[in-house]
This record gives sequence, C-alpha cells and structure tokens, in this order.
Amino acid sequence: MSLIASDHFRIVVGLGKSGMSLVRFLANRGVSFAVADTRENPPELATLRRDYPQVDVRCGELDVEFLCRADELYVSPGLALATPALQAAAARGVKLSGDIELFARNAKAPIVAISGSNAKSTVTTLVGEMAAAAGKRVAVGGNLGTPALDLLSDDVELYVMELSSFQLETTDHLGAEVATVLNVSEDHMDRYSGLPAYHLAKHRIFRGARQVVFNRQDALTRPLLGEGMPCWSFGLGVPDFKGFGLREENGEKYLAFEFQSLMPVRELKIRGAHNQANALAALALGHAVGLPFDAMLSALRTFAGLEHRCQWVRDLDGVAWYNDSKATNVGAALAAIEGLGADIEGKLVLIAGGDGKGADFKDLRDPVAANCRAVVLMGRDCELIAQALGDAVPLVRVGSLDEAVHQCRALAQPGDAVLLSPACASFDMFKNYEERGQLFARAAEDLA
Ligand code: UMA
Ligand code: ADP
Repeated sequence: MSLIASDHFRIVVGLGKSGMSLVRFLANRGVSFAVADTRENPPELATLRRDYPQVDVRCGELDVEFLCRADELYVSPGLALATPALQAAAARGVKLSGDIELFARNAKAPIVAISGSNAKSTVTTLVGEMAAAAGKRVAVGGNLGTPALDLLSDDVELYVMELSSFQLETTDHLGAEVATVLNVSEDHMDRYSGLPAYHLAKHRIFRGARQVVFNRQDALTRPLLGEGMPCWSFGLGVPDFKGFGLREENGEKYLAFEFQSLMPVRELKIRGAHNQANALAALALGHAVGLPFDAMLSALRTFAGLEHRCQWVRDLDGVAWYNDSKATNVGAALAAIEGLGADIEGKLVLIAGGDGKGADFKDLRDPVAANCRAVVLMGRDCELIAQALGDAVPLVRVGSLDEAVHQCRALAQPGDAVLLSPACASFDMFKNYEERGQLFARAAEDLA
C-alpha cells in the first residue's frame, strides 16, 4: 500500500533530479499533482513534457494562489523554505514536505541514514559496499547519486541514504534503523541564520531512529537520547564499550571495536586521518544493522575512495598533485590540509577560493601556516580568504584555474604536494565541483 492519500492535490516545487523523481512517484500512484519551478527552463522540463505531457507546469516566479490550490507542496532541497511564496502558502495552511519524507513513509526495508557537513558520500558509499559484500540487496542514494524515491523497490533489503540538511528540513519523521551526523562544521551559511539553525536541521535525521551512531570527537554530533536508545560511537582514540576507534598493537595501528583489533590501518587504500574516521563510522553503521565484520573489512580493503576527494592525479618532478575539488567548505579543506600535510615530506601548495557561501575562513589560518608553502587564490570570495590568512604564507591571486596550475608548478619544490581544496563552492566559475576537479586534473596532466 502506498502511504499517500490519492484524493488530495499536490504540487512538486523544483523540477530538477529530485523533482522528476517525485513526478514519477506520484504519477505511478495515480496522485493528482502539478509542478512549479522558479526557473524559466528547469533542467527536467523537456523530460516532463515528453513523458507526462498532461501535467500542468508553471515556470518563473512562484504564484502563491497557484501553490495554495495544493494540500501539500513537495519542495526541492535546492529551494530555501524561507522563500516568501512558500512561507505565504504555509501561512495559509499548505503543508511543506519533501521527497525524503515520502520515501520514509513508503520504504519497507531498514534505512541507514547518514548526514554531516563532510564525509557523507564517502561513508554512504562505503556502507553500501559493505552491505553488498555481505550479500545484501542494498540500494544507495539520496543526496548522492540516485534520488531517494527512485530507489524504492520491494526487492531492496537495506537502504543506505546520504541526506543533506536541506533534505532533512522537509522531513518530519525519518524512522531510520540507524542514523548518524558524522561531523558538524559551518556550511551553507548563505541559507541558515547561523550554526545553531544548521545543526538543528541536521539533527532531524534522528527523528524516529531506532539506533544512533555519534562521533566521540565532535560533541555537535550527539543527539539528545531517549532512555535505552542503542547508541554506537566512533573516533580516532582508543575505543571503549560500544565504540569503534584505533588501537596500537606491537607498534602497529589497528581499526578496533571495543577491546578487539579488527584490521591494520595500513590495509586501507583511502589516506589520511579523516578517512580512518570515515572507515570507523562505516563500521559502526554496518555493525548496527548486523553486517558481519569479515564482509565489512573486505569492503574496506578494496575501497579506493571517490573522485574529487583528495584524489591523487599525478607526480611531476617530485611533486604530487591532488584533486580535492569536493572540499566546498572550510571543514573539508582543513581535513585535507592537515591530513595530507602530515603525510608528505615537503609542504603543500594550496589552490583555494570560489563561492564561500557566507563562511568565515579564519580557521584556515593556522593550519595553512603550518602546512603550506604558498596559497594560490581564485574566484569570487578570494579576498575574504586573503584577509583571513593575512601574512601566514605568500599569497598569489590568479584569474583562472589554468593560471593557478601554472603558478603551482612554479611554486612547488620536490617533496611538496599541490592540492586543489578550495574551501568554497564552484558555482562562480564552474558548472559544479566535478567540472572544477576535471579541469584541474586535465591542466595538471597537460603539464610537460
Ligand atoms: N532552483 C531554482 N528554482 C527552483 C528549484 C531550484 O532556482 O524552483 C535552483 C536552486 O539554486 C537550487 C538548484 O536549482 O540550488 C538545484 O535545485 P534542483 O531542484 O534542480 O536540484 P536537484 O537536481 O533536485 O538536486 C537535489 C540536490 N540539490 C541540492 O540540494 C541543491 C542534489 O544534491 C541531490 O543529489 C538531488 O536533489 C537528488 O536527491 C546536490 C547538492 O549539491 C548534489 N547537495 C548539497 C550538498 O551536497 O552540499 C546539499
Ligand atoms: P560530503 O558528501 O559530505 O560532501 P564527501 O565524502 O564527498 O562528503 O567528502 C567531501 C569533502 O570532505 C572532501 O573534500 C573530503 O576530502 C572531505 N572529507 C572526507 N572525510 C572527512 C572528514 N571525516 N572530516 C572532514 N572532511 C572530510
């Protein structure tokens, strides 16, 4: 039974990937709906007109009267709920909801729900691979890859979902089997009034959860727990009861659960302390849903990491080049600067800058001073980063990514690494972070 009343009228607001998945879901269940998008030509318009020509679509400025014809609006995570037309409709009694709420109401298998400022995609992919290695019919997606509603199937035994704070804002009751917020640091400050509002949105992931996983090194990841809630933890320290962490045995570092060593850290293909934390988080989540350790460890041994996340591109004249284009906030860039900085002989030449999304860059100053030879700055908010870094290291301003790559070549010395880890979104200069990473890798590969 689909848990959606078919005698009501809905409007899908936003016709991107998630909007199109809502259209398919509602159409398949015979629910009446229309579509609205503030853009004149939203990305999925041609697909909608081809596959669902009968659906009423309104493009351009949102019309409150039109929105108020619906009982419920399914709002894209890309649109702020504070959008005046949405607020006006809500004030007149229209419910604001989203694709994840519908997904949760209709999913019949347990959900592993993963949020956090950084590492969501890495941990989600890892848990998915662990479940597949354990022989489970697993569906992986959400904010990453396939939109949630497109994953729904009676055949699925386990859902592993990456969820953004934007998606969680429209989710009232997720009811995950296990939920986690991996870490919390400033991001999307152009959409939230401050860290507390962003933190609150992330913690909606715990609503109705049967188990939780938290990060022992980040107090902001701990939910307020009800009595008797099963609760697992991860962190880079020595683990205790119900904890995953690191233990040393005969001079060798191991991933460990409680008092048991599981696997030497050197067997991981993904590098840096932040990735050890990610492996431990994935183990905790997998353990919570009953995945056996041997399957989980074999997945950890083969996982080589995702593109654009501290990804090695090439070595040239003793300098290693890394693409961390997915570092779209300060916390992610810090993990790369500190993680990679500790791993190399020389220093980092960092490329940073772009759309800062209202972030405060001051936390970059000391790690940059400790780990970087120079910083090459580009993009819209590069002067904000320059101000935050002050005179910590030499700064070079450039107008393009190609120019940045050539400057890095000139600045780096043997033993150094060049790192694209912008601490910013890419939209001021590129289509997305993937395009930025690909252009960087190509420019680095083209160096003679
Ligand atoms: N937009 C408008 N008017 C509208 C609707 C959207 O101008 O009426 C603009 C907004 O600037 C918005 C952008 O279009 O940011 C994208 O919105 P969309 O509705 O076209 O987005 P989708 O294609 O449905 O993608 C969304 C998620 N996008 C966002 O949250 C911004 C995708 O996450 C997600 O993969 C997809 O649903 C499927 O679930 C992307 C993302 O950047 C990867 N997420 C952020 C992040 O990871 O930091 C949260
Ligand atoms: P998300 O889906 O949350 O954006 P990703 O796995 O795609 O997460 O990684 C995004 C960025 O965060 C990358 O630049 C990556 O190097 C960095 N990162 C990965 N793990 C961590 C971590 N544990 N803490 C902080 N940053 C991390």
